[in-house]
Amino acid sequence: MTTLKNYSRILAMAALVFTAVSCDTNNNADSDLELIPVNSVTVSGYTVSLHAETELETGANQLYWQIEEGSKPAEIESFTITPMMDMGQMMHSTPYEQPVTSDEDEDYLQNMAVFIMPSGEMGSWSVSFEITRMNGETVSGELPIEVSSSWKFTSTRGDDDKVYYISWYAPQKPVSGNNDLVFLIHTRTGMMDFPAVENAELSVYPYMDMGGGSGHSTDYTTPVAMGDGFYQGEINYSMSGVWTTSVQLIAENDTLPEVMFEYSVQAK
Ligand SMILES: [Cu+2]
Repeated sequence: MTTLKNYSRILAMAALVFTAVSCDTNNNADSDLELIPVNSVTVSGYTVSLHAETELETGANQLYWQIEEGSKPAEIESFTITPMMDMGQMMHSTPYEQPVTSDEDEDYLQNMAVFIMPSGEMGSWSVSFEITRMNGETVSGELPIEVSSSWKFTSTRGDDDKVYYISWYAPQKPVSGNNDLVFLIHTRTGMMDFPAVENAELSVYPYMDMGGGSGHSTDYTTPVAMGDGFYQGEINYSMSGVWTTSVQLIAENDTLPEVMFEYSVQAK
């Protein structure tokens, strides 16, 4: 069985296979990644550039970072980030990992971030970063980002007011036939602390409304905990078109209010 550490790589490979047959690519030769620039900023001679596979959106995103000094890759000791949303009255972070050298292309540092809100009137996102030079000095800066809302993210709240963030991790582009079905679940223990939920149970139900009061489900296996907040199962969509999938979470013996994802499945 596929380990989840390799999951983003597999997604990227799947994306590559798809783009290779569907359009011209402008990949550089040593990279399998198809990235778009998100934003960049220069501080104290270091240019920090953020790239991603798509526009940033609510739910799970892979972030790809390059740090250059005078248009050459910077030789630095470390690079750490903190995504922050400024909501005027308060600030909060989001579930995220620290960047490490990308498995897919070692020219990038890569990390995952799950954005829990879109940018908008409620608040704005930025990523604070700190570069540690080889001599131990630090340089810090901030990169504003835009996060749009997507269908791949929702949250639910228990009677005790504890919130659970549910990200639809895979399939990123559902297609008819078999797909891995992966959710990523976090909770919040403070404005800066969003631990993964490791031992929840999920029940899911995919449904296609055929109109006139009729509809049907399809073959699937219930996602089970794989560690680090990932829950993996499979789904075999019998038809393309608009599907819903309800998700109910049982965490710490609390059955949480059901949430619903709605999305469209492309013909394969
Ligand atoms: Cu917010």
